[in-house]
Amino acid sequence: MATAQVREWTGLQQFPAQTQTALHSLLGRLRQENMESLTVLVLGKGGVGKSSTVNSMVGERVAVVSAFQSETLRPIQCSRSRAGFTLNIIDTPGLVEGGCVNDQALDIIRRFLLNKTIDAVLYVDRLDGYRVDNLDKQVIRAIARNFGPQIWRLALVVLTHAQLSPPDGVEYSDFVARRSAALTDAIRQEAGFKKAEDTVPVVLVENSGRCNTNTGGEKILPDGTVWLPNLVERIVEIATGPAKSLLIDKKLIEGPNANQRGKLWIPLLLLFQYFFVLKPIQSRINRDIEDERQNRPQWEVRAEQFRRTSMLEEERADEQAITDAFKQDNLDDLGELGDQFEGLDDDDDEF
Ligand SMILES: Nc1nc2c(ncn2[C@@H]2O[C@H](COP(=O)(O)OP(=O)(O)OP(=O)(O)O)[C@@H](O)[C@H]2O)c(=O)[nH]1
Ligand SMILES: [Mg+2]
Repeated sequence: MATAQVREWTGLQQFPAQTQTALHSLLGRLRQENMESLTVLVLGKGGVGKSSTVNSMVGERVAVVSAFQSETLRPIQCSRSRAGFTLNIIDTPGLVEGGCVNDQALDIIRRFLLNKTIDAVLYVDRLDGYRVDNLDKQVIRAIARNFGPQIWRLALVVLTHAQLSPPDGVEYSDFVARRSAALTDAIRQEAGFKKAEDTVPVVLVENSGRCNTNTGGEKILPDGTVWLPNLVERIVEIATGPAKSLLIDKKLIEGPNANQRGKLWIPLLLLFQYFFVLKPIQSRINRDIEDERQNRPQWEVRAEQFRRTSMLEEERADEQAITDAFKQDNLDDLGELGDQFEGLDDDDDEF
């Protein structure tokens, strides 16, 4: 697959001055960690705002945004460089199709990611979703199954549509806390996180052009947070955190070789079968035969012996009869031969 073209990150200059300063200092933090590039994978169900979030982060229209179902299943990679640092963002198609996990989309994403190293994953969903249902859990599980559960260690939950007024008079912070907990609990459960401190951070995003701004022109949330630098800061924390970046290699994509899987168990299974199934059955049968033999009544044993002896005698008599008949035949043949010789002598006398 062709490597994505790296372009100068011109979109960075479109951000308000304070956002630019914040982003520059975050990129500086990555360089201090000797990281010259950062690759962010964006995943989530359809229409939740993945492409919009990519565009918001880059400050350019790099991904197609549509209010309706997108027609393409092709992931795209956008690569932008600034002062020797490269930011790669991979936007992907929605993971749900017709109410089910879209395995075809997952397959295409896996192949697109072959030989790429992922530093952080944005799992995008909407803040104004009120439930985490079975389908959400299936999507979370499908991601773990396709890329390994460790991918969730690199994840950040991104909740879009964050400029909302919660229903039923619920406080904004309470609403955010409850929605976040519902999603992160599901992720912890489906990704098999064991320790209480293992959790997935959550950030809020408002991609709409109608998002409120502060006096510096930076987009802010209802609680006053300047969300773009906040989002990038969380991404940098993940990329420089304890979880190792994930290389999507052939083994991860194709899974363990089905032919090799379990091959080592075959001799052990055979041994188990021999000692614990065949042997016991064999000795049981032998025991039954022995028991039967010992418990037979005397008359039956005698009858059996008698039957065997008579059969033997019959066989001998037959053999004798065959031998006698054979001898008799030979004698008859010899007699005929003698007569012929005599006839021959008579003829000779005539010459
Ligand atoms: N108000 C608001 N609208 C948003 C936000 N994010 C996305 N949208 C809108 O939601 C719709 C879908 O957004 P996309 O960015 O295309 O969503 P997607 O997840 O990339 O969709 P697929 O590629 O089809 O899976 C578009 O109409 C966006 O304008 C947001 O934060 N706030
Ligand atoms: Mg999209």
